[in-house]
Amino acid sequence: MSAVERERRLVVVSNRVGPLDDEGKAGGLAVGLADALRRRGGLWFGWSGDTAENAAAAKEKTEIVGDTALVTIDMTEEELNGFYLGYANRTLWPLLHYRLDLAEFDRGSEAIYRGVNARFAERLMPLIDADDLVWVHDYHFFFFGAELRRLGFSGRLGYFLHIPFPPPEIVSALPAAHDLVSAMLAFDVLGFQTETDRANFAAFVTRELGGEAGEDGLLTLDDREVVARAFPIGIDAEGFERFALSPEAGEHEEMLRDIARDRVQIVGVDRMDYSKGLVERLRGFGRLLEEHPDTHGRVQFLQIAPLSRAELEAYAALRRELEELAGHINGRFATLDWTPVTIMTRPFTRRALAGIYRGARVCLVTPLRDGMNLVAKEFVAAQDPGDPGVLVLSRFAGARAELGEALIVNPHSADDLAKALRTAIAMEPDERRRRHAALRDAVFNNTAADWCETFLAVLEDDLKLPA
Ligand code: ADQ
Repeated sequence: MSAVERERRLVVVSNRVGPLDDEGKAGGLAVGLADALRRRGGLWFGWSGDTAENAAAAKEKTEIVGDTALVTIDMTEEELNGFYLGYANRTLWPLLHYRLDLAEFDRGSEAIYRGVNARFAERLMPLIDADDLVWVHDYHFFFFGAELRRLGFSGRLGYFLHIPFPPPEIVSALPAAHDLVSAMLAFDVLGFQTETDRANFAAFVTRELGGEAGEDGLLTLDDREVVARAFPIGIDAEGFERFALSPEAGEHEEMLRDIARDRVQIVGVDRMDYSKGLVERLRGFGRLLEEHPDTHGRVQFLQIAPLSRAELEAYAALRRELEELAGHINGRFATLDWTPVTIMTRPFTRRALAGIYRGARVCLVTPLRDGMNLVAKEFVAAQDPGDPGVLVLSRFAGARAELGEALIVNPHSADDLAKALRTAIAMEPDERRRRHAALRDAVFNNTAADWCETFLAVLEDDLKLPA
């Protein structure tokens, strides 16, 4: 009997679902997945973003777009607090970003987190069958694969972690670390952003759990075999470049150049999150002004930082600190016709954002830790290759592995940041073009669609469905 290649249905599980068009604010993740779902048809399953008073009142919604069903379910208030605002964002997010100092360990929220993984898996189970390719995303759903297996799912199960996976010494601080990593082995393929993340995960499996590492990312523990590899995520580079050339982008580019006049415009674009190194970045900019009076009146810094998880104290505290520091820098250095720092918390459309990137001479992407960082890639895609801006990139962003031609900095060092800014401001057009050409190749050669297809090819393995 000949095996005929028939594409399996793709089932995506992620905390937030959609959008399926390319206008969404979610960036590369949604774009890459939406692309694959539009092509293959499938199911996208996750949280509705709404809460219900109790489990009985929680609703399930289905929206059909083309060949794709978007299925979402509500969470209870208790689940929102224990799962999303609790274990996911007070424990796992800081821990996996190497911030043990901020991680809270609470058994109550851990139980709710596991409960949500179990309940969501139970709701998905009747909607899928063994021929489907199920692809689960991110730190909200570490136990999801194990739950589906418990319910009897025997098909192919993949997982992609969008954020870093730190070394075993850090992960071990999590009381549930062994359970959590063992549960991840229920998947067939585990994807990480970088080789470092993959190696850290493999180190946990071998050193802490007693598993074995083989060829091509194979990890074995008892009777389980899992393939763990790095699949660096990309952006829809051509689509983003088109955005940068749209009339809306053009208006924003013009506006930015108008307010900059003959000054060097520096931008940063990040969710307001402590992992993004915003305070350290501002200190670096402050250091530049302090030590180089010739830059006064000649540079200005626009930080776009939409509010994120504002209910959590660590995020509220960050906002206060950032605004205080910006006020301090402006108070000290501003003149009647020059305000060195502006912070904006409002969201922008993707076209507007593309225009802002294109209008900037320097982009600061200086997270203390970041799984990948799509802003770095978007900035590169949005530049005019004839007169491109300069990317200053943290050595601790996953994107650093592919974007080595950026100016690489240690985001903790104000001196290093100030020095990189000096270099960026003074960089000659030839060097800007040379660096940008290399960065552009990297961004256009590994797009969101490539990421998605590479992962799915490994997940699909050579298992074709019989005719
Ligand atoms: P994030 O931590 O959200 O993503 P990032 O990769 O930079 O970080 O993506 C942010 C996205 O939001 C970008 O597409 C950006 O354009 C968009 N955005 C930011 N500010 C905006 C604004 N004001 N208006 C509109 N859009 C805005 C997580 C991980 C990353 C990883 C991604 C994808 O933390 O490390 O790169 O997932 O895997």
